[in-house]
Amino acid sequence: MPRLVYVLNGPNLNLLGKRQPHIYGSETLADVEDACRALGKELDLEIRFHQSNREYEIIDWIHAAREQATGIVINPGAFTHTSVAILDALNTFNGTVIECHISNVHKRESFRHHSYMSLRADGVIAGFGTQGYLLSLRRVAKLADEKTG
Ligand code: CA2
Repeated sequence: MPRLVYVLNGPNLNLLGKRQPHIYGSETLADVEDACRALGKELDLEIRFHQSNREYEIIDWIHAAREQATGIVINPGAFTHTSVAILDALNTFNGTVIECHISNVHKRESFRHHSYMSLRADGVIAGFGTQGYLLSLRRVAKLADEKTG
């Protein structure tokens, strides 16, 4: 049976590929979703892919993941640097959490250097462009494989 993974995207990521390509690249979020689904098939992962500009929706998806998912890959956008509420939600989830940033946040403004999410994340990836989502999924799959032997 495929293992369920939530791929969650925060505010403004709906604009991926449409603005600031020098920072975030030219792929759209739909392209990223397609690539995640294709890799999911290969890795035997069922992908639930979501984006919202609203903090509560992201929290609700984390709560939904609690009941059923083996992992969460999350790019919380700017909520990374502000949201104790999303951190609290992630702390209720027992599976693997990978925090994924398209840009290298450490090469950018100092307010992007701190992440509330990193207090919970099992792994953090930044600066690999949209490839970071695929690497995150590979990590979730590997840890799930290791658990089931
Ligand atoms: O590098 C990342 O993935 C970020 O999580 C992206 C967030 C930013 O606030 C974080 O510091 C780092 C911003 C997402 C905005 O996405 C856009 C994409 C294209 C055009 C405009 C915004």
